Amino acid sequence: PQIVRLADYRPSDFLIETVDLDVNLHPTATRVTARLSIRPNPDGRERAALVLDGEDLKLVSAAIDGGAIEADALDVSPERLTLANPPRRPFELTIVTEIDPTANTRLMGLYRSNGAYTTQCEAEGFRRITYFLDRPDVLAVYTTRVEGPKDETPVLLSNGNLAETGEAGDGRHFAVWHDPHPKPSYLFALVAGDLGVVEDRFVTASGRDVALKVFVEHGREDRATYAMDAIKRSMRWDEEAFGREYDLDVFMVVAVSHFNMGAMENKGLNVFNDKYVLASPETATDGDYANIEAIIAHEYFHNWTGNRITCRDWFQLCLKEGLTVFRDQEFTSDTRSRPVKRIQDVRNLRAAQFAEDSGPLAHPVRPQAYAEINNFYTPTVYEKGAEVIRMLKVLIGPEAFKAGMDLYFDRHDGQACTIEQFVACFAEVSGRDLDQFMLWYHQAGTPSVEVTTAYDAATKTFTIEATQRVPPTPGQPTKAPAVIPMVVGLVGPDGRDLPLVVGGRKADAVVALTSATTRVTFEGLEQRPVASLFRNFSAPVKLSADLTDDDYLFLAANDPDPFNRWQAGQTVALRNLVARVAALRTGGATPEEPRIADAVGRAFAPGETDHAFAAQVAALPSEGDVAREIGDDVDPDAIHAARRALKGAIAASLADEIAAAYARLQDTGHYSPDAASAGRRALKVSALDYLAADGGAEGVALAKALFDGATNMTDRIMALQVLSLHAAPARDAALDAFAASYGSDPLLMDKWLLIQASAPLPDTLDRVRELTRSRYFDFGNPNRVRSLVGAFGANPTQFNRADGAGYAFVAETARALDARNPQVAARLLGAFKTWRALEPGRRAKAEDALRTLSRASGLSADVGDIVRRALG
Ligand code: B3K
Ligand code: ZN
Repeated sequence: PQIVRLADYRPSDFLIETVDLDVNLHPTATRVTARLSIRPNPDGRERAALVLDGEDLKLVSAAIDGGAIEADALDVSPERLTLANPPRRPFELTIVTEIDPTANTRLMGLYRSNGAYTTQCEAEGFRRITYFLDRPDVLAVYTTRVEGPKDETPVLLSNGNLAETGEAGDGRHFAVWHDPHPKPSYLFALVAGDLGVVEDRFVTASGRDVALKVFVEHGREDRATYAMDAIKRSMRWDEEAFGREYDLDVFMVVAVSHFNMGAMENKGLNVFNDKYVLASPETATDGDYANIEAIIAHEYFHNWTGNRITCRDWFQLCLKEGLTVFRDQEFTSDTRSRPVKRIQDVRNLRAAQFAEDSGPLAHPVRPQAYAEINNFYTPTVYEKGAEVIRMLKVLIGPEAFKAGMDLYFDRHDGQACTIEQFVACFAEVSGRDLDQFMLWYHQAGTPSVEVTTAYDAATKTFTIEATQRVPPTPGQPTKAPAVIPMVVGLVGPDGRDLPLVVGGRKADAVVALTSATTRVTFEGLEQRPVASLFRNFSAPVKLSADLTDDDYLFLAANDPDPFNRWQAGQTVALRNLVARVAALRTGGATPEEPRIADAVGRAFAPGETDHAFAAQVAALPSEGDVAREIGDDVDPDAIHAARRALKGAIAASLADEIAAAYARLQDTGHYSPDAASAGRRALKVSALDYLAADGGAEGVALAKALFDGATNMTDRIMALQVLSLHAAPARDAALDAFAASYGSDPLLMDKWLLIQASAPLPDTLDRVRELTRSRYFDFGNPNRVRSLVGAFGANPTQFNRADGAGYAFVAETARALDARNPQVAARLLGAFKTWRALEPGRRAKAEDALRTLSRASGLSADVGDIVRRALG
């Protein structure tokens, strides 16, 4: 495979200043005429050839300044167009290509989805439309003329502002769009089809009147109003929180049903997976509403972090993604509950990113090399990338952080930048040396921090000693200590924070761990305090501290920091679960810890009014959390059994309290997706989950009653999920009833597929195989594939069946899908990211499946890269 390295970066030898595109739509033979104004780059090499990227392209003609190019001056293949000796002055290159959008099953470049034309160009899809310098540091002003039949494509869209429309004869019409903001090719978009639209407007802080349009399939307009509302709230928030205004006359979102990922931030024309646009109380869950709000915000925020300031090369991907995730997390925190958002983000970070970071696919937030860039749109680049920015803010403080952001926007607007340029802005405004901080971008692996504490009654001092270690990862055997911001609190016996005093002076709560071992001694403490470490999860590390269960239970009840109040309860439960797994595997006595139930009981107490937070407290660590805590020789069945037993023990000891809470939390009035109402429903289903934990008739009957009587999709899906955990007849009846009601709505049937693929039951794999042949499944639609096969790959016990059949199924499915859609196929193989941590029997089976796949012929670059690294 060809490896691209950061160290090999050099500026483009040529620049493209303007792009005039004429796209003449046809289902199987679309003609693209590109007029490119090109000039040599003063920063490039002198006598360089002009090499344009292509993929699957058919050249019709090429001309320079309107004149034909001599045959021997031009070298063309589907993958490349080379001019060995182009003019050494500005010139115009006109290229005509022909492409087949219907045959495009990879969903990159121009393709059709339900009859509509759409594009996806990030990272390297523009080269599937025309030959181009398809790299993010070539910024051009685009004018796009789209022509198509009036009946099939009444709507013709591209980036920027609408400049002209008109008749093209023969039942065809056209629209010309002009985008005044220079942009890289990956932000180009075109959409054409027969679509419904919801319209609104927004007036920016400085008075620009912006037309807002959300395009959806006809008949779905009423499901687009929540997304529209989220757009307006995002626009206002970015003005208020970051001082960023929108910069075109129109902002458009299009929902399409075939999409390789969540959404795409094309300039002025965001294209979305319809799953993240469409919502109504009858069809969407609270989770769907929250995702729509967050993803609408994320793509909108890219307008500044990604589009106005873009990436110099794809190694800098976290420059736009980590930063934009950070921004959307802040938006949600301001809009909903900050502590609950933080807890959810950390749960996700641990589940996805810590898992990735601990296995063969680990890579730095800024990778140094790649074989296939599409495989680097990862939780490490996105979520750890956001954590790095959050740490920066903790380290330099909120004022310096804001000043640094302002400087970045100011200095780099219109440029394609690097991480170094970004971090330099913060070093400059804060006066801090951020060289060591850069290690967060260079070093892969989750640092572990071991903390020991000591109280000295004689001197009334409390010492915290923290030792950090960054584990080896592929290609990085040894690591240097990073700068880790550890936010600490000292909680006194009354549950309040004690003053932090070091060296006779009031000390900052942020302790920067800069060497292998860092020690800090706090003074003036009459009694031993309980240390609250890494408050609000101030760094993405694994903490192990010498605190006792008593300490953690105290923090779970008292810590003024809500994140650590939640974390403390999780830590005690996690310790107990690990001990239970060990006992199960060695036949030892079950370690009981009845005080876990006391902590969970607080979540269901009548006085508890923050239901969303309580639902987080009530939820035990996941099976994945336990697996990562154990680290190696992982037995997923033992983990499942241990967790089930703990849940059962809690349910038994709190039976009355939880039943009372369940009754109290019933929905009364009409559905609203707001955070408080959603929190109430989340706590309600958590109660139901405990009540049904033993799979007994009573609990199952409650779940069935909720399912039958549900007046919104959240309740219905949550009830179905609880039922699906148990092989009771009620489960199949409910699944059938659901299909009978919603069989014609693919997004709803995706939930139905996902629930079945996630069930921890021995017949799950057979069911999944059967479902791949059902009329609700379609290998050509990424949402279907992810809902069924992707969800199965995330099923802890059934993907990891001891007989290896789960591994073989996912590997074979990825292989079969590869020819059609390599990106989605490669994603499915993410299921193998922790295979090396398994117990020897399963590990051998997983390795077998990967080796068999690696021997298959004709694997795509996408799949080949993952398999090679997974086996690495
Ligand atoms: N930038 C896109 C992701 C593109 C993925 C290409 N394989 C969406 C986002 O992160 O906002
Ligand atoms: Zn993004």
